[in-house]
Amino acid sequence: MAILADISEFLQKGRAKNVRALVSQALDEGIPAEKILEEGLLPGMSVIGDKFRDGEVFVPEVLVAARAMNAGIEVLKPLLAEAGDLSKGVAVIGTVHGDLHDIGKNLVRIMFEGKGLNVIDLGVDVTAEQFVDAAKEHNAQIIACSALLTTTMGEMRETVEEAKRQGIRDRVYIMVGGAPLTQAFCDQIGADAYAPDAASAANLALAHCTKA
Ligand code: B1M
Repeated sequence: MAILADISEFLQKGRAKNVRALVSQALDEGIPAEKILEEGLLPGMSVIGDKFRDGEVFVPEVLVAARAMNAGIEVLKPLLAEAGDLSKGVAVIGTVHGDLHDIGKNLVRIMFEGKGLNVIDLGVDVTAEQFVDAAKEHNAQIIACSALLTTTMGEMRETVEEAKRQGIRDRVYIMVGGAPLTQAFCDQIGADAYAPDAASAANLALAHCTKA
């Protein structure tokens, strides 16, 4: 679909206004929000990621592309998170200490809310202690940690260990995700669940909160 390719192109150029307008237009044309996300916004960001890796673009270009991505997500948000009742469970979410990437984490939050979970979003650069303190304060069933850097993945192990130290490990479901994460890493650090994308993370979170 040409409009989805255009969304990807404008995102890569960091043109937030165009992305916002085209995402609205795509919705008006009846294209589902999930399709716009998965076939327009995410591929655009993926191209930028590859160019960044290969030294073809630099941090400023990536930043403006990220802003354009967020502008598109803002338009889709009400459709991705339709559930009004947020009483199915409580989840504390954040990007781990040392890591400032928040686009994926924000998508996970939106999908969790779409499943009726009340999400306490701690933002980025969140320490193990902050995750565990917030889980205790809000009586959360879930701690959801996102990491995009291989150098910050280890912070997730800290969170598992901190939950043990503070005596809440048996009552909190620790979920991990982000581009460099794998199921094997999740198992290795003793977390409870890994999800490769925001939608499957939300399914796992809801299944955990609603199980007998
Ligand atoms: Co950064 N960056 N970045 N960056 N950046 C990556 C991650 C990188 C892979 C780029 C590359 O080299 N190809 C690379 C990491 C390499 C590595 O670790 N081995 C990298 C680097 C090196 C850096 C800096 C160090 C660059 C520098 O300063 N020299 C720096 C670090 C800053 C820091 O964090 N301390 C940096 C900075 C930035 C920007 C600020 C410019 C910007 C972030 C803006 C923002 O987030 N507000 C940025 C961006 C945008 C990227 C790329 C291009 C895109 C990331 C993204 O938003 N993807 C990225 C390249 C890439 O990933 N291809 C890159 C879209 C997003 C929807 O995907 O977050 O993976 P993602 O989320 C997915 C899934 O992973 C999953 O759900 C989402 C999809 O449904 N998911 C979860 C995420 N969290 C989950 C949690 C779950 C479950 C699923 O359960 C709890």
